[in-house]
Amino acid sequence: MSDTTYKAGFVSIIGRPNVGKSTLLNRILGEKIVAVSDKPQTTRNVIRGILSDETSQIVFVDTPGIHTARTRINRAMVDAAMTVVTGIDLMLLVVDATQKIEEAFIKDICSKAGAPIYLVLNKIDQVTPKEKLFTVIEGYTRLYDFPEIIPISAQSGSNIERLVDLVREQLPEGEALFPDDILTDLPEKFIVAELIREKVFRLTNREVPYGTAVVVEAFAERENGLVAINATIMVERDSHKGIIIGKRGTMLKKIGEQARRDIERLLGTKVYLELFVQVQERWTERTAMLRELGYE
Ligand SMILES: Nc1nc2c(ncn2[C@@H]2O[C@H](COP(=O)(O)OP(=O)(O)OP(=O)(O)O)[C@@H](O)[C@H]2O)c(=O)[nH]1
Ligand SMILES: [Mg+2]
Repeated sequence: MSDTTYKAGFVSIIGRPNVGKSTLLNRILGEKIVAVSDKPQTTRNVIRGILSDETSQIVFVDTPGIHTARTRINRAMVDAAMTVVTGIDLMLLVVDATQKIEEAFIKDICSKAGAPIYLVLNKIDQVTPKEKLFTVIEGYTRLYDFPEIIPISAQSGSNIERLVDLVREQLPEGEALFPDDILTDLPEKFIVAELIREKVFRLTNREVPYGTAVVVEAFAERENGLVAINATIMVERDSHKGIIIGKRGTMLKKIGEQARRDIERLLGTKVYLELFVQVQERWTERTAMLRELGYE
């Protein structure tokens, strides 16, 4: 319709680790482009996901969970998340509706925000009995005058359309900032690495996932439409290399198979995926490595 004005803007998704920020981004886009796992600190980079339609373009910015960071890489992650508190049109502060309200944290974030803040109460599928939700909403209302409080389930998709509608209303008039046919401004190589890293996060435990990074070394489209990908999983220790490879290569095979399925879905083509494992001691504390991987 010619009488509707086009809207465009940036919306950051901020919150504690593990509250479901990345699940929300994937749900909004209808595609998996960012890693999701049951472990905190899954997301390491600021990642833009773009939702375009005839009336608007919304650039959602997923961020690493904000926590008290002790290691070098974690400090870089939290710094990255905090940069997206300003320079945006709207902030979605995501909290886990089943967890207790962190007053000091909420107040601190709200005091730093340079844009309106909508509170997103996630995981409402886990709130029982349902009436408890009213108490939760009331608790947050007392802390800050949020223009909107939106209960959702990023996992089931409940109330996501409503959330996107409310976001759209808040955006300024403006022209699209990105082509309308891309889901993210990041290169395919990055998303592929992210999908592989997600499998490592899901399939390994304790300190192993936190010491891994994935680098896509080669990405080639063959004539028959098949995409051939070589990627290296970096680990911090020899013993971790053993865990990632597994008995007779079973773990690496599992990581590869699950990642390949996701990558094929994303690219819409057959994929040939070859994975390597390499030890890079203490890479999570080394400036050069952190830079190279885009974490600093
Ligand atoms: N039950 C339920 N689980 C959810 C929901 N949304 C996310 N989860 C789960 O919560 C966990 C964390 O989800 P993520 O999306 O990785 O959380 P995040 O906030 O991006 O975490 P970081 O990247 O570590 O900051 C995963 O196990 C998700 O499956 C939801 O609406 N309901
Ligand atoms: Mg995340």
